[in-house]
Amino acid sequence: MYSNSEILFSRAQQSIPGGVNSPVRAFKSVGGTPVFMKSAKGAYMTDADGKQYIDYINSWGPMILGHAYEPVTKAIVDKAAEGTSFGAPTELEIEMAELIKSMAPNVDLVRMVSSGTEACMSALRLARGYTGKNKFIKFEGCYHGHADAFLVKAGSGVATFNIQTVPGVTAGVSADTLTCAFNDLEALTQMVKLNQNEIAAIIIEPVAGNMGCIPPVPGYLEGIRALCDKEGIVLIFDEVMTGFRLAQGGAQEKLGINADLVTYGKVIGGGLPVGAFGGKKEIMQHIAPLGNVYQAGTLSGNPIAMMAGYTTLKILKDNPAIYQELEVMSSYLHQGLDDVLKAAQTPYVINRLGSMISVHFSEKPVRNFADAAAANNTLFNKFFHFLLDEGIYLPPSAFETWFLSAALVREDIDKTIDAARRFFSR
Ligand code: KE4
Repeated sequence: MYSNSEILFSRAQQSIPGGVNSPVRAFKSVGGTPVFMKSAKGAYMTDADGKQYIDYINSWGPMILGHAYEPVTKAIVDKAAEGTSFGAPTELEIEMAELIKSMAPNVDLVRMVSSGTEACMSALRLARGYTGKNKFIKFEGCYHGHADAFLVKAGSGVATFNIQTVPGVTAGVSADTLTCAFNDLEALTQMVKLNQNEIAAIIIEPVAGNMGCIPPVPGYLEGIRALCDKEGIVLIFDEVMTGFRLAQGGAQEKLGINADLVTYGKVIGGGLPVGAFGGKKEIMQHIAPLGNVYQAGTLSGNPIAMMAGYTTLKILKDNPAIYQELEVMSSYLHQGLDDVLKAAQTPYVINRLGSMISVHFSEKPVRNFADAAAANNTLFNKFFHFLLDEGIYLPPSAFETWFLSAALVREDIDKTIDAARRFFSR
């Protein structure tokens, strides 16, 4: 007897490459059939067979308030009745930009786009246009979307599928992409010295989330900030995951460090396609039509997407207690897993910052991609499937971060910890 997900997956593969519209959904590294979801509410998703899961992916970050959050869905429905896309400026886009500026530090001007990829590729083009330089540095295991220049030693699905060089990304494009290990300031300093006056930007996930969750070691980001100031390099914080999640002001606020440009996605759209990039006016004013760095999008600032994002951000801004609640739940999960894994006497590391957390079955600290790749990820895959069978939905890869939503309650966390305990005592 086949499950509905198995039937749907077989049918999907007839019309969609790999049966999915984004590779990380395909369960390729953990094995098995991807679960086809039918609906979601609060902290729970229901699959095509009617099975319910406690959700620790939350659409890979966006659903910070939980699924189908009433005020957000109502705002979307009401706005849709007024028209879905005009291709002309609207007041709501101004309100969205003003709200972002009131929450995120250090943003004078912000441009809306429709994905994190668009935000990151636009920020890189802007940094290159502003400095007149071509090279940029990214970090091994960090993922900034699928624009060609970023698909060099990238994280997320590129790491999950161990794709060393992505076909179609030309040598010409990747020649200007320099890479360094995350959390290694000395290596970065050397890289900058070897490419003196040729580097337009350093782009970094201030808290890495695409090789599991890897926070910066103390002093690391401060060192990068100082290096960029000294060398005239544009520092881009890719806050697609951390933005509006770690704090209202994201990692800039949480870690107390200002970038020159910041990119956003995920939470900013409240579950609809929204990305954004912003920063100091001195740089942002080079973006067309103000300047000549061209960037555009038919659905940029789309009214429905703006309404979903605006409503979500407004709720986060007006209810700062949500961040405390997320911290309480996340540390409760952290502590519970720590107790279970310690008792299980299996090597492990739990990395966490705020409501971003990951478990690595590693004998040593996980501070960069090589550490994450060296962990016992076969054991992770078994752990993933055991919890999935128990109705607990983790990201289907050891190279991803778990995201908590404000809809989770202690009972959900207790169920998760209990399932982990049973996995290690089976
Ligand atoms: P999107 O183009 O997928 O909206 O954003 C790209 C992106 C940029 N920067 C960071 C730090 C990101 O994490 C992402 C996207 N993250 C992945 C999950 N690791 C999205 C899931 C997917 O690819 O389907």
